[in-house]
Amino acid sequence: MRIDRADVIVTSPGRNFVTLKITTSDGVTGFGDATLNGRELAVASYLRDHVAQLLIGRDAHRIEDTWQYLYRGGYWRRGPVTMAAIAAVDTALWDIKAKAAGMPLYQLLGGESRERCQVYGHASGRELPELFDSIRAHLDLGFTAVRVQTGVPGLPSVYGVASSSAAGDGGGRYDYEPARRSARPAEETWDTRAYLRHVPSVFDAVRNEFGPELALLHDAHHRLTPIQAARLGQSLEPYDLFWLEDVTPAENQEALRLVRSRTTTPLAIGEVFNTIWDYQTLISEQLIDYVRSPVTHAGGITGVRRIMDYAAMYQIKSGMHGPTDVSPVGMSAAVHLGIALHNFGIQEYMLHDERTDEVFGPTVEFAGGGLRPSQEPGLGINFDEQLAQKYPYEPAYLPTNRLLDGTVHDW
Ligand code: GCO
Ligand code: MG
Repeated sequence: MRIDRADVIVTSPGRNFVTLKITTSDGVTGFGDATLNGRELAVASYLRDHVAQLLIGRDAHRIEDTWQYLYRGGYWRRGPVTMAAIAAVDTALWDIKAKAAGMPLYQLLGGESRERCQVYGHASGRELPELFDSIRAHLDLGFTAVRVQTGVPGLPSVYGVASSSAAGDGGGRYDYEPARRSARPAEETWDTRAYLRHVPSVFDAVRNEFGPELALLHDAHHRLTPIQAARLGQSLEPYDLFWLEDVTPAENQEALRLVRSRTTTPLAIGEVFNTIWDYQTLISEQLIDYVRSPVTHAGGITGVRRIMDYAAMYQIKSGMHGPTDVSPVGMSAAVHLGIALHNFGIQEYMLHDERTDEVFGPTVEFAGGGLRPSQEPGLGINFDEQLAQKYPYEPAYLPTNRLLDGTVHDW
């Protein structure tokens, strides 16, 4: 079965997505997600201008060989653009292989290890009443785990908190969509001391209101120094978090040694990582509890499965990134892999905009606080290309962040 075509589709049904469609000589099609939030066109060009023509004529079944050919063969290996492009090719080839086998993809990955993949949703509010409403809305939908993000007194807008008009940001829900459609990034302000003072009081209030059972998560989004992160982890210990995410900037793996030695709050990291090498110290020294890499950004099913097998040696579990910028194709791939992995932990899940669901078709089933993969052969994508064409790309940027004195800070 040879690869006949590789088409890159950029569409914006509510937000921008980059999708790779591979078609074989037998007429089998496979889909892969190549969306890199705020840098979408770079990956589209990488695929269109540098990869598509290399795929034509290759044996569609040789997934590992194609992965190595693109990774090693490109010479300029690693990095988010390269690894998102490789991820899309890899995912599309797994989709094709499973369709050719007449099986849902998870069957080729070893079959189900569990009934469903537990997910967490995004609860947020500028102040406690709004946050509580958002948590209740998630509980009503059946979520058993929520990420909790709130405003910080004195700061006009903070990462992870839906604006008052949630309708504009997340289709009327409490979901937070950080990439805004504009020609330049929005700017936010940040004050670490105010944040560190405020956050424990929020978790205290949430535990008092919702009891001990609900799984609570929090994302510090790379903004702290190791000593600040250690302090935050300690101050949140009484509230029994499921995890504390991205406490320090991703570049320095050694920073986690100090954090780890000072707190028993579980740590998750890696949504901006893209290869197993980014985890080498973190995993072998057991400095984290959850791996955040999604199929979409870390070299596809092949790349993430490799990371998770390594992590399994150290009792580290998956916690794949799943915001709205992971397309329904990427989410479907995550759930096929997650249901098969022995060391699955939890899956992040933000509901997509209705327009997005219309273009990609329903790809996963949400019930009982978890997701199940489609039972159709392959990934179960029913992509409506004509409808996709009605939503052209629109420039959108993630915000940038500045300290109160104007210094650029991690967002
Ligand atoms: C998360 C992430 C996202 C990212 C976003 C950037 O934990 O879901 O931190 O909110 O900021 O995916 O594109
Ligand atoms: Mg995050």
